[in-house]
Formats: sequence, structure tokens, C-alpha cells
Amino acid sequence: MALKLALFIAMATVPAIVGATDFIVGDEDGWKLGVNYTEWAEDKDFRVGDRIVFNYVKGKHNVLSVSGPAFHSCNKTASSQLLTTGNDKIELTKAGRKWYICAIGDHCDKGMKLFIDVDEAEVPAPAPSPTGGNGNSGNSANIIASFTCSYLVGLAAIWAMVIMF
Ligand SMILES: [Cu+2]
Repeated sequence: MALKLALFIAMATVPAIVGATDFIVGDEDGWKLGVNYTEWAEDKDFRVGDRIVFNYVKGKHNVLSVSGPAFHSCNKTASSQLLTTGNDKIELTKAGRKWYICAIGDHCDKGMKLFIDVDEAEVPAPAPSPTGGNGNSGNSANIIASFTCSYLVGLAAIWAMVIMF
């Protein structure tokens, strides 16, 4: 019974450790002309298991996954499937560089292009040093704190399993 409980806790906790994120490309601007997606992507930490979501008016834009050279030259003859729903969710399944463009008209040349570099799935970071806080990063500190907390709970559950075996 206790073993079952420990297993259950461990299973329930693992997704909290991994913590996948949905990134809305362009945030409230979505996917459109006049947004600098290089800037948007700059401070984001894309990980395997996360998703990027392209929101746009269906028919006005689309999303094409392309190679690096095709990205730079805005070459639209990519072999990948064109996404056209207006709410395209792409799961990041592999680490590495990914390039997306809008294949309508000259939108890509005008800047509707997104480059991201996807890292391996999150490895829990060491707990922040209690003396290190400078007080100006409240939000991200909270995220780190809740992440560390769920990580510790998961660790405890796994530890409990180990003891019982
Ligand atoms: Cu477009």
C-alpha cells in the first residue's frame, strides 16, 4: 500500500519537474507583419517538450518550417508541410535549431521569420543561493522557487521509493 502510494506520488510529480511551456509567438501581437521575432525569441528558453504557437488570421499568413539557408534567403520551396489553421501548435521534439517563415507574398522578406534554438529538456537547476537575491527579479525568482519546490517533492518521492525497495 505504501509502495503504491509512493509510486503514485512519483508519477504525479514527474510532469511537474519537466514543466513544458507553450510559447505564443509574438505574445499578444501573434504572427504578423511588423513584429521583430528575433527580438521576441532572444530572451526565451526553448526546451524539448515545449510548444510554440502561431496565432494569426487564417488566410492572411501561414507557417512553414524551413532549413537555415532557406530561412536566410526566404526560400519558400521547403519540403515540410505548410501550416495554415491560424492557431498552429508545433511541439518541439528535438534539440537544435529551428527556422519558420511565413510563405505568403514577401512577408518573410519583411521580417515574418522566426529562428529558435531548442535545448534539451530542463535539467533542474541548483537552488538559488539565499544571499544572491538582488530583489529586482521577483517574477523569475518565484518561478525558480516553485520549480525547485516541485523538484524537491519529486526527489523525496523517488527517494521514498528507493527506501521501500
Ligand atoms: Cu505572413
